[in-house]
Amino acid sequence: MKILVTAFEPFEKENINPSYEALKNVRDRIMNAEIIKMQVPTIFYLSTKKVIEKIEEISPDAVLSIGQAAKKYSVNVERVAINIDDARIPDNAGQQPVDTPIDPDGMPAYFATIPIKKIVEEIKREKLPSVISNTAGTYVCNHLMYGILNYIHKNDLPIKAGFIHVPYSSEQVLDKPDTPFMSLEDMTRAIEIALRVIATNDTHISVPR
Ligand code: PCA
Repeated sequence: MKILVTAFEPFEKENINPSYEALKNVRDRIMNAEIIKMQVPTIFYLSTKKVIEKIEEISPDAVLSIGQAAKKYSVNVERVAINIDDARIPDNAGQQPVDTPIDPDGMPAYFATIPIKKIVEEIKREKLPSVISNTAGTYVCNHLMYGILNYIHKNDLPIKAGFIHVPYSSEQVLDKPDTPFMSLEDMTRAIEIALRVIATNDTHISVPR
């Protein structure tokens, strides 16, 4: 099988985006899955367009997108993407949509189709903090997650998709006292665990919660 994994370019005055730095070190093969990595611009619409082009080119079985979430302590596995853009800051092209539907003809929301609880459970089993998140925000990350799930839904494609937010990396918080962070090595490990769960299509959770 093939899994496309996307991560974002830096935004909001950061020099790096930990999602992409962590993704660079993810192995190219996990279990039976070939991992195809791609960096996407932190730009509304263009991000989705680039990922859809890639999906059409390589026909993956699953798409996992990764992004940075400032102020988070854990690996946040997103449950849902909502049909709204409401940007606190401009994107990397200067666009700042406010209260704007992503797709006026799309569903109000889509749930992730990867096994989110199993992923959280497995990441925690390997001693890294992880939680389910019930909002991916209203910025470019939610926009991309929505755009991918909307494309898959509208075209009735057998592709699983989901999104993971990672905290700042240690190097990003050197001048931000008392700000949560995680090492890039731990993020890489968490992404590999998530990919292992997706590759094995393992949905069994030991304790319902
Ligand atoms: N995080 C932003 C967009 C790009 C990224 O890495 C977000 O959470 O929307």
